[in-house]
Amino acid sequence: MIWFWKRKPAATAEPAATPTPSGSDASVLPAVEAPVEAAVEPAAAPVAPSPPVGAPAPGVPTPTTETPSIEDAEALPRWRERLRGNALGRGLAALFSGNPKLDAALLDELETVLLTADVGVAATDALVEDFRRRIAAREFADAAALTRALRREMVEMLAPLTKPLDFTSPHGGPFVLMVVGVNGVGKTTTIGKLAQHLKREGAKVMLAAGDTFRAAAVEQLRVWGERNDVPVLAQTGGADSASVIFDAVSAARARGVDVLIADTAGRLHTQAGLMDELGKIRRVIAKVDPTAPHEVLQVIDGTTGQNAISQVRQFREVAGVTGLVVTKLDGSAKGGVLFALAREFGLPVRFVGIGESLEDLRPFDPVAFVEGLLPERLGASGA
Ligand SMILES: Nc1nc2c(ncn2[C@@H]2O[C@H](COP(=O)(O)OP(=O)(O)O)[C@@H](O)[C@H]2O)c(=O)[nH]1
Ligand SMILES: [Mg+2]
Repeated sequence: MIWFWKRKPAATAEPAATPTPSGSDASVLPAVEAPVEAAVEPAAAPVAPSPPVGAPAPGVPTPTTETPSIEDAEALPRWRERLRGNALGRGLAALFSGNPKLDAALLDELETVLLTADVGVAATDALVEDFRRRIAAREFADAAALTRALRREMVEMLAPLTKPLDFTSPHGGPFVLMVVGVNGVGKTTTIGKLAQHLKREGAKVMLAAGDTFRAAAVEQLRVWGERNDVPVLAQTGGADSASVIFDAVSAARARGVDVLIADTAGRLHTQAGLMDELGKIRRVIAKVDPTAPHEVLQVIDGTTGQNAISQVRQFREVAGVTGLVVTKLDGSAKGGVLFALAREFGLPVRFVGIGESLEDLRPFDPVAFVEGLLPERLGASGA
């Protein structure tokens, strides 16, 4: 199954939202001059939302039946194994595995588990109040029935976040992906893994070392580049991030690159000057290609808790975030932050990090995620 990237066939290439000068362009994606009627995207929204092969069509909710379909069933044991230490999963397992009595105390405990695991007050209230009504209406025969309903509700809450990233640029030039977020959340690692996946699937990838604050950050990206034989555009000697990324977008166009991924320095959402720099980076990218950046991906550390909400709020405003990556859901992550993010923003979660290996950066699959947290048969976690 193709998870990350697929070269778009010529017949379905999208028209230029804003025609760009041909000049030194050596675009590898054909048919840039498709007729305007064929447009599937308004010019103001250049990120093509069409999902990769095998993904559900946009707007079609993820199935929420008792036997939901999982994007990649073979990966399920890995999700389970990786999410085993997750606080939300452990809390739910402890609560339900003994087939407890279905009463108000059980709901109180469920509420505590959800709040403790960072699901957030709003999402927790919505879930618990709904169950309170349904228990009063005698909808559930026992706790197992409630567990099944909880699984369905959780998938339903997360389903709107499932919009896989389509790396096709709207006019055949490089798809420009800008990665933002606070320090240490996993931006550079995610870029490295993403580059490796894309390269394996035949995309021509380039990386821009836009984190010019620390020499070590440039070096870290270079190592990923060398490991995967992917060119890394960097400048030495205190270069300005916007100028590095501007040069990289120009070079990517000239070299017929499919996907350019720009790293940026980690910054706190409270650092106004640094946050403004993200706006500047966006503006200079648009000078090379008015439709770019095609995606601004904010990386969130899954162990952050409710602070993730204020991070996304600020970055979205300044940098125009269009998608999220939630890393570090393995280990001791609480795991609930995805529900809080879903409730608050509804921004697509393009990928999640469930470990440090390449296979552990995965397109987000709510069914597999919920199955990892609350296996259909508790105790049969397969790990
Ligand atoms: N356990 C785990 N660690 C991760 C994951 N993603 C990134 N990391 C680790 O987080 C640390 C910081 O990553 P880095 O990419 O340098 O963060 P940046 O400052 O945002 O660029 C590194 O040690 C990564 O290996 C993940 O999904 N799971
Ligand atoms: Mg970094």
